[in-house]
Amino acid sequence: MDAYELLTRNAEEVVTDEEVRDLAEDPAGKRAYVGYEPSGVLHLGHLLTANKLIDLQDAGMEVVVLLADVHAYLNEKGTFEEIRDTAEQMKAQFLAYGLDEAQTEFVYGSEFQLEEEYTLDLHHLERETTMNRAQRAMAEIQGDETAKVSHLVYPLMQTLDIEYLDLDLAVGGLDQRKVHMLAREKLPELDYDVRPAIHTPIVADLTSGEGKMSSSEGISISMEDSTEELEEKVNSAFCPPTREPEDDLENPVLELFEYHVFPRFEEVVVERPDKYGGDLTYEGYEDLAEDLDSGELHPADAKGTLASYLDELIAPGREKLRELRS
Ligand code: NAL
Repeated sequence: MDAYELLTRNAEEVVTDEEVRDLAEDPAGKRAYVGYEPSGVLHLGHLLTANKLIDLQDAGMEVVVLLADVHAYLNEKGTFEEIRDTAEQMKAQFLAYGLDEAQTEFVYGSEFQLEEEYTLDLHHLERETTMNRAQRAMAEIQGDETAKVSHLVYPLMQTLDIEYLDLDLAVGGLDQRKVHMLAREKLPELDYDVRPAIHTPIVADLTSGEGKMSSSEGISISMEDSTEELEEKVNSAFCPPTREPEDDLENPVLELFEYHVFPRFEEVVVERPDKYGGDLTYEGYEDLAEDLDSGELHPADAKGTLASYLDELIAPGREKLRELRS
């Protein structure tokens, strides 16, 4: 796979394609980031962007993982102490998941966001940004809560971080796109460079195939799940025998194969007794999706297989969590 393909595969949006093409010409040593508000247990949402980071590392890029402790504080995720503890656990799980330690830099936001120069730059950005503009950038991250001043500062800090971490590429879920658009608009106003962004899709809710899967609503899968819990969740997932369910729904089982399993495994084997046609082996997502669509692959077999591959993916992180908590 060439560098451009590694950078952009499974991305929902690339801003702009031309800038990412330029980056792909010579990716070695270039720096990409993802930022995460620390939350104790990694779930599939985190792992989706982590898969993209692994792609970027395979293309030779360096990856900065921002453990956004100050952002989590702004977003009322706990006391600062609690957030720092949680961030430590999160880092250990990312390494267990397969981020390459030699090519990954973990940075706490508080390491640089409380410095004088940063603070003054932040105030500069506050002067350059209307409340309306900042609020719009934050809408998808903040959810339905009443906007506080902290919610306006949040996207401005995220904007500045892109400059302060000396990054060549911003990566995030599609829910980060408005912040990245704000950053593209505002960084030049402070005489800083514009950076391209790559956004990963938001996977549909497992049980309904609607909207987005998150830890707060519906069922999500995390590194905390036992093999049995994982099987149960996947078994209860919405999986019509088609790749394109009606009414704007998605097939979340197929999405998990596409975004979580195939990027990390060379091939996927569906084990079936001979009387049901024997094993099926897939080297890519398309073939599996086609077989589900045609009826060759039964949803129940797809689910069983998905559960066992996801289990393999989360097992090292689950083990790490157990170690940290014992
Ligand atoms: C991501 C988050 C917070 C701060 C960042 C700073 C720079 C780059 C990425 C960042 C977390 C993200 C979330 N906004 O919703 O989890």
